[in-house]
Amino acid sequence: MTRDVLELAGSLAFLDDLYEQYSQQPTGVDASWHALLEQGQTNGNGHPAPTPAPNGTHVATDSSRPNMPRMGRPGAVTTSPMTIVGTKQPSHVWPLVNAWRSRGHFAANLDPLGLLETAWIQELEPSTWGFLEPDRNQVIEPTGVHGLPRATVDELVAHLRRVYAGSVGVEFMHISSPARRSWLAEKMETQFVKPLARDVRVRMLEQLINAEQFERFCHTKYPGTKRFSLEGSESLIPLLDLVLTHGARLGAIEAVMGMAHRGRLTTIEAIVKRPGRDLFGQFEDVEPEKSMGGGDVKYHMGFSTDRIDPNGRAMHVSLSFNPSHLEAVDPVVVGRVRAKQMRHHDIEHRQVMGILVHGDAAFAGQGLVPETLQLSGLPGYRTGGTVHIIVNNQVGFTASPAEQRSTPYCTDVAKMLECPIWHVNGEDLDALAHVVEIACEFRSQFSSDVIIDMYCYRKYGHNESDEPSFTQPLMYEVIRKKASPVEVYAHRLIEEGVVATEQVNAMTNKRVAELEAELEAAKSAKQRPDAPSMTAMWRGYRGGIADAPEDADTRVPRQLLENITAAITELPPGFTAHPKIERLLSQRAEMGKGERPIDWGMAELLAYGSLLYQKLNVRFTGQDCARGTFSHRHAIITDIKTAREHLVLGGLHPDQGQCRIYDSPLSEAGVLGFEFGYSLDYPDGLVIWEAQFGDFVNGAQVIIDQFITASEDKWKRLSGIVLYLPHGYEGQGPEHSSARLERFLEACAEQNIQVCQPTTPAQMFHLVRGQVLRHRRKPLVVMTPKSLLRLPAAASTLDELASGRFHRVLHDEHADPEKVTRVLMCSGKIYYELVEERARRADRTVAIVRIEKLYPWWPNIVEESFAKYGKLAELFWVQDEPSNMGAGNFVTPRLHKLIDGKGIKYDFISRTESASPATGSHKAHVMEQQQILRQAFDAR
Ligand SMILES: Cc1ncc(C[n+]2csc(CCOP(=O)(O)OP(=O)(O)O)c2C)c(N)n1
Ligand SMILES: [Mg+2]
Repeated sequence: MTRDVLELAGSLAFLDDLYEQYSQQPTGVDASWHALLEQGQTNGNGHPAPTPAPNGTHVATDSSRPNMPRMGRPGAVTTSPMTIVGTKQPSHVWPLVNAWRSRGHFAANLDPLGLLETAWIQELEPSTWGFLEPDRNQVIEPTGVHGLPRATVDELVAHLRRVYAGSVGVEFMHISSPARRSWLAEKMETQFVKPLARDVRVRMLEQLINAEQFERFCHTKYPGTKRFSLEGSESLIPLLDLVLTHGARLGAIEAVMGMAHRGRLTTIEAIVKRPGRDLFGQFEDVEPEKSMGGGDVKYHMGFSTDRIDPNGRAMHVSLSFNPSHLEAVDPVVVGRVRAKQMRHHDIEHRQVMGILVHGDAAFAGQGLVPETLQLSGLPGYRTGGTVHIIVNNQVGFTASPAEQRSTPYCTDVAKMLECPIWHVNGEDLDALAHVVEIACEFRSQFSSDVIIDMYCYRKYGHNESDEPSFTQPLMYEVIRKKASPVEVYAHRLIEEGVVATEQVNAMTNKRVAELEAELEAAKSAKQRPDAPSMTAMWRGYRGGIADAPEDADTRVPRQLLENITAAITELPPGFTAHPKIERLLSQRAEMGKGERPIDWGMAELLAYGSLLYQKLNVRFTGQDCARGTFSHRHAIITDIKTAREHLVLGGLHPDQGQCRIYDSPLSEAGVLGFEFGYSLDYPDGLVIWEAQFGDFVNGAQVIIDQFITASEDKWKRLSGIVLYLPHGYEGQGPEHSSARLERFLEACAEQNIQVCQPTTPAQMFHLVRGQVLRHRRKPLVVMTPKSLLRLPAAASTLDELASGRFHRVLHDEHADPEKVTRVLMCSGKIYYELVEERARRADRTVAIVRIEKLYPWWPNIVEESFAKYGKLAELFWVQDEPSNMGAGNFVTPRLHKLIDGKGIKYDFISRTESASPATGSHKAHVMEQQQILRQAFDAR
């Protein structure tokens, strides 16, 4: 039998299949299996019959771990197990060892409460593999088992049980790579016999004590105040400390952490070292007037610190600000890690590590988890592996695991990454320490994510004013009687002579005194504790509210535009482009010399090229963004003979900025979260995310609402991220017409974001350049066009790029101020249809004005566009969108203010209100469009 077959034999599913096949057609199954299959007792559906559980092991019953393998049922007794002919063959050791490596975790002692049902699985029984009672004391050489050159079968099983079914259960046999599997087997099988150093154990105990005391202190000083207590899960603190220490040992100089509510205050105090006085100051809530209309609750705040670990290694550790929306911070953290790695030129992804702490319910339930995991190996997104820690308190608010998931473990979604998953009893700190060491080494060795699922419990309700026994009465009966994690570990260390009781007491007293002093300081402080912002790379940038519009100089000398054109239209030697691309390149060459009007794609490339030329970095991602959904960009060209790719902006200048353009995976929330995170640590670069069609942005709504529009207000964190959202009513149906402009406008306040809808390539050019060249950092939402990408009327001249600027409002340059009585004001592509209609009608009484930047809204700039018409009697807002969508409801009250008392009639022309953005019929679309145009000119 080959090793592979033997590995497969470790799987009961395989045996099931084999049995099924055998019962239907015995000749279809290799003869070597016949004896086994004939002798094997089955329970009637192909499963081998159950075996009674050995002492100390619960037998799986029903709900506490969903979809457990149901191999052993209470009361079921078997007479004889399956036997393999030719017992005592050492080769039979393999299936046994494989069974332990694959399924030992189901028998592990993971739950500090002792409530989790473990399963004794038939495969773990030596008799399943032919080792019957008389043979079990026979000495064998279990080749391939680490740390055990010779042993009896019973000794082998004891070894495997200690490694794979002690306080740790590991899942790694789903990993395809034999190298990774054997690396893990070796580490596991040798690590768990190593004693832990005394100083490591004492440090862990002290951290546990500190965490518990901090929690208890808050509990007594601020009773009933929400803090999402960590009690029952305090091991998180030593666990995080060890992750950072091992991370530093393996080369990391920075770490970015993300976590939700549970234990966050304790983590902020213990790991990122925000002084207790600041945290107590937040409980005191002094100077509330400073937070009116802004700020965030204390358990969402971030912080960072410069840490020196016990080995003297330095590391900068940041905990990211976090909204309540569980798991939304995941991609943001990973994006931040990647940006920091780029900043450090850390192409091997070793210097900055990401750590994500999850809740069990959230990890199993939130779609952002797999979206973020999916990024982990992609060239544009990888970071060398994130360390995931699950604070698995076996409950989510009021819900039990059986209500939360269909899988045995809350971590099962992570198996998609083929990374190891350790389930650990959080009360066994020594086991936890071993796991952290292996996990960090695996991450470093294979640049892979790793998952540590720490089983623990939640001492109180979901928050401190919640009654948990309404819904988990039995669990809380056990919890009430339980010794705390500190008591359990202190007891162990005292028993083993590692520390004395007096030492434990001294540590506790010292901590209480420290906390009292911090509280005193907080009580006497008159000022609200503020976390520093705008430090390091953010120095020199601004947020806040500007009094007047600000414009950077976005012009680019014509000669430079010509040079960039030459570089982006030339192909590498021997490169064969598609004939249509060759034609496109020669057209672009003409555009760059001023011999042909500049189209949208060319303006974009010249904007990026000129920034790169100025040594600024550009990162651009989105689904199919390199070519462009509408085939207008072609920023990467593929050789049609070799499929080699050519980045057109890659060879501008030896000293140019870095240009990174990546087609993203088919995710919105995950990838937009990542880019937002990237922008937090890259203020000096252009970071663009493009939606395939604008409407798909709704899949990323949580990132927009919780981060992009609100992070400055809540956390004083700025971002210059750019969103390109193709938007426009072109008769493509309800799904591909609208990027929901209205939703962005509704979120506008305090100059939080910029919302634009440029209508010419030159406008796009200056807008994009200005976003990086200005010092104020605000997210930029751009409604990008579809039909305008190629519309001749929408083209620009080279001079507009070379000497123009971005116009917030485009005035009507052709209207006659003496004749105009009506102004049609609009935004986006309807402008060109209005112009055409006016020409058709030869109507000289109408001026058409475009609002190119809807927010920030500068009333006087808008006013200038119509105040010049002395005979103005009517101002109409005209839009493609239905009346309940588009910009109409945003501009109408603002325009009313501008014309108030001036005797100017106002009207709002649009499609009639609609529950979906657009019609599915192209002909109906055309009819609707004509109606809007008619109304715009004929309405009286
Ligand atoms: C996306 C989202 N949905 C719902 C909630 C409300 N909520 C807050 S905590 C929580 C339970 C979380 O359980 P778990 O992930 O196990 O973390 P724990 O509180 O047990 O540490 C819920 C449902 C939320 N914050 N975010
Ligand atoms: Mg939970």
